[in-house]
Amino acid sequence: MNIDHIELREIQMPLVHFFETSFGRTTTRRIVLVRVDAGDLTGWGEVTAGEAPFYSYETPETAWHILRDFLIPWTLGKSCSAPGDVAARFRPIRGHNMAKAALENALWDIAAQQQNLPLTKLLGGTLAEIPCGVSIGIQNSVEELLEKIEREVAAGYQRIKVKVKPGWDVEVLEAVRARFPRVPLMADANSAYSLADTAHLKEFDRFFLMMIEQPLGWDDLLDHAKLQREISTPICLDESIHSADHARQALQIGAGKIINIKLGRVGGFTAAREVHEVCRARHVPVWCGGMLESGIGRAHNVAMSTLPGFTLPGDVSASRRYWAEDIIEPEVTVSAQGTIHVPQTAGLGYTPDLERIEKLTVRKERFD
Ligand code: OSB
Ligand code: MG
Repeated sequence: MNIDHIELREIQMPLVHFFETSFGRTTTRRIVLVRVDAGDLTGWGEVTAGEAPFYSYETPETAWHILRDFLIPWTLGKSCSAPGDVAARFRPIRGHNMAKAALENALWDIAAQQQNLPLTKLLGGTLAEIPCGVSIGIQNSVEELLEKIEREVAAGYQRIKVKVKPGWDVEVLEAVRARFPRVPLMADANSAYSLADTAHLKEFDRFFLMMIEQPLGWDDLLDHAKLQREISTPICLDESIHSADHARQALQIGAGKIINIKLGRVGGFTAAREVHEVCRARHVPVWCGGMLESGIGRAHNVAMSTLPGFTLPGDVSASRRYWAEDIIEPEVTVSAQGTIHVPQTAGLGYTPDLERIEKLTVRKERFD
């Protein structure tokens, strides 16, 4: 693969509805896109960092810096026979996985086009249709939350995830269960609790949740292992898992029973496939998480979700839940059965809308 040039762009996109987690509310996304041109092929990647360093320490600004000053110079003019080569080359850089993932994933897009394969096939995906869930943020009232759940269940989504935090948890789950006794339900705390809340978290057990996601520290494994011994709800790890080694260590000490794989958090498709392998070897289910991605990151998530270990519905849902107009053609749609049909054309399977991307761009920089 001969890379001719790379372009960074920041686009700004207002969400259709604010998204609130235990760490705050997002109304407009700032998204850094990476465009790679190699001969007559173009690949796209997306930085999934949040606007502020609350989910992780990365932001659009730190990613821009790491891409411009390190990852792009380490890629341009260097030989690269497969995307995994750059993953290996990036390893000496500590962390900054979302910056790494954006560039590496763009190269996967190009590699798939070069081999005339859909990205799903190049990755080793086996599903042609993926099961979808939704993540519903903290709302202004319980009634609004119940209305939202009603709408998503009616749309066919296969599981509902609600965000929780101290003060928006047991009573809310109680109300959800009263109205939807059988809906597959889970809660995501985004690190809002500590071990001192163990007795409180035990109360979640009576709601028969599929799992509770990341109840404790964003960088913790040990306390999660301790908590898992006290509660019957399975713990799913999100923020704490940045590599296959973390996944292996977490499972070894019993820090959780399920892992949420996010491409950005682990550093791209190469690492995500490694995490998937670690889990599959141990019969631990995984699912694909989301970071309020535009269509480009969403398309990558769709392809990732086709690997055989992704046995639980993920947070990969329809474009229109987030955007009035997405930046890909066609946008991601979900069937009445709550599935996404995985495109089988070469590469990403969705075409970036260059005109729309240009209109949303607030800065760009090109590297030759
Ligand atoms: O913890 O999974 C999370 C969004 C932003 C940051 C963290 C998380 C989320 C979500 C939304 O839950 C997933 C999505 O719908 O894209
Ligand atoms: Mg999460």
